[in-house]
Parts: sequence; C-alpha cells; structure tokens
Amino acid sequence: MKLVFATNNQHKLDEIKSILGDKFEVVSLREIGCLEDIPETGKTLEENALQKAQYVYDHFHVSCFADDTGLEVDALNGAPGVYSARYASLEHPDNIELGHDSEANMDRLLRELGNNNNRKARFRTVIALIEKKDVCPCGCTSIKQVHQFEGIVEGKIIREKRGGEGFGYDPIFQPEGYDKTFAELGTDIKNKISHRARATEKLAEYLKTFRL
Ligand code: ITT
Repeated sequence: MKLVFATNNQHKLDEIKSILGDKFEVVSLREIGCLEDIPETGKTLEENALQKAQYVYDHFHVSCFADDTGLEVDALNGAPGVYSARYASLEHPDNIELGHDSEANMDRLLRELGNNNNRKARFRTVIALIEKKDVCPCGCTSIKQVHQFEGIVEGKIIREKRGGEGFGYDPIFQPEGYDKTFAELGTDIKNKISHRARATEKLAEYLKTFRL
C-alpha cells in the first residue's frame, strides 16, 4: 500500500517510516516531485494538517496524509501550540531565519516559563488522511474521503535542554513516567510512546481495513 506523507521535515518522515514498518510504503514529497513549501495558515492543528494533505491531493491527485504537531504548555495557556514551528520568529517577525529554528524556539519557551513551577505540557499530533477512491475502475472519476487521527503524550517542560537525539522541542520535553527527555530516551522509545506514534497507530489501524 502506497501513501504520500506531506511533510518537509525529514525527522518526521523517518519516525513515521519506522513506526509503520513495512506494512505501508510511505513516499516522500521529494519522491513525487513536490518541492514547494506547503502553506500552513490554519488556526488549529486540525486545519493545518488538512491544508497540507489537501495541497498534495489537489496538485498530485494521490492518496496522502499530513501531520501537524504542537507543544501545548498549560502555564502559557496552551502556547506555543499551533505556532510551535514559528514560536521564536513570532517575537521577531523581521528575522525569517528564526522560522523553524528549534534552539531559538526552545530558548523562548524556557524564557517565557521562567521559574514557574507549573511545567505541565503535552505534544499533540493531528494526522489528516485524504483517500482517493476510484469510482470508475479505469480511474477516470474519483472521490475523496477525509479522516483525522489524534495522538497526545502528556509530560513536562524541564528547566534546561538535555539529550542529543530527536528534533524540535525534544530536549526540553520529559514524557510522563520517565525521568529523561525525548532527546535522551532516543528514537526507539520515543517512537513507541510519542504523540506521533499514537496518531500513527490509529492511522495504521484504519488503513488495515482498506485498500488505497
Ligand atoms: P511539516 O509541516 O513540513 O510537516 P514542520 O517541522 O513544520 O514540518 P510542524 O508544523 O508539525 O512540522 O511542527 C511544529 C513544530 O513542532 C516544529 O518546530 C517541530 O520541530 C516541532 N515538533 C513537531 N514534532 C515534534 C516532535 O515529535 N518532537 C519535538 N518537536 C516536534
């Protein structure tokens, strides 16, 4: 079963491939010749995930899925949330270099939290799947079906960065039940318990029953 994963983030691609194993063939944007930066202008993770998948569906007419992920910190009223990728650059809109700068994003988060003792946070992933269903066996007409799957992992923000694996906010996020950050636990453990793993397991469960 072949599915395009609409992401420009190589770490996400590697994680999803490793979580799904060889049950499905996950194809990257580069492999289908999509080299554009897909717009993400939604106000929720749900909207952004769907926007990314819809972009690929509209341009390439294939079954595809996208994930949008946010880190929600209770003491910051759920920030950075849907703005996780651009958290540092929102403070300095003139500095485009800061977009997707994980170090700058983590620095801002640690600064905003300061000495606050409420460090509770969660990663939330929403996967949007757009299935192309051929109505005519020759493929001349088709309809699409849209599905969304959510995965959450609860945890806390520690006071300084620890660990060298993973990506994004992993060095400052410690999942519940562990005394190490995702960046210290490494990808094998992260891929068993993470937000992305939980959403991806639901996707895989759904896909098992269908032929794309
Ligand atoms: P695509 O939109 O191309 O998929 P992206 O990196 O922009 O890639 P998101 O918008 O979903 O992905 O990510 C929002 C931010 O959250 C971004 O800064 C990531 O580094 C961070 N992030 C996403 N998943 C993460 C994870 O599993 N661990 C740590 N940080 C993560």
